[in-house]
Amino acid sequence: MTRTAVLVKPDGLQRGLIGEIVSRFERKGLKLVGLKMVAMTDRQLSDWYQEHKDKSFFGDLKSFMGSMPIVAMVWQGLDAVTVVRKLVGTTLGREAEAGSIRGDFGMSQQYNLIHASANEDDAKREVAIVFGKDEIFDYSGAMECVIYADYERGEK
Ligand code: FUP
Repeated sequence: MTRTAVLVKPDGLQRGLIGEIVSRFERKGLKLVGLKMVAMTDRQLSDWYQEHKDKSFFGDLKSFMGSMPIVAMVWQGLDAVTVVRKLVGTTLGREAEAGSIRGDFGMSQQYNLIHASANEDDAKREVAIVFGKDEIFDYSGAMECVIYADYERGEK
């Protein structure tokens, strides 16, 4: 099983979308293995958004993300990175697919409610920026036997 990092951004927190977002991932069959509210520091945000460090919006994005607490989560499942990106939708809210989180709730590019890791390497790096090892939980999911066939469990 693969793990992926999700942040509900300041706009998602202010708009009262935490429960809606968590619910969508739960209903899909993903397993929540880490969850916390955190005020991200400038250092953490620079590491998080390192691929954008030369972009014009880098400073703005960091100050928005650091303006209030965010909710960080780690979700686990088969192909979790891809599955979560699909549920989140494309970056620009007003063009994102209807049915996705950004497509259903967002209009903006920067205020796009949620971050989801782009690939497995990013997921590992991002989880480590916000979570300690003792904050990620390995527990048996009571419903896994009806979410996956036997042969699928143990796959990535
Ligand atoms: P995504 O992977 O969909 O979250 O989007 P990107 O990695 O392309 O962008 C990272 C964040 O930068 C997004 F949340 C939106 C923000 N951004 C801006 O604020 N302005 C821009 O012009 C482009 C992206």
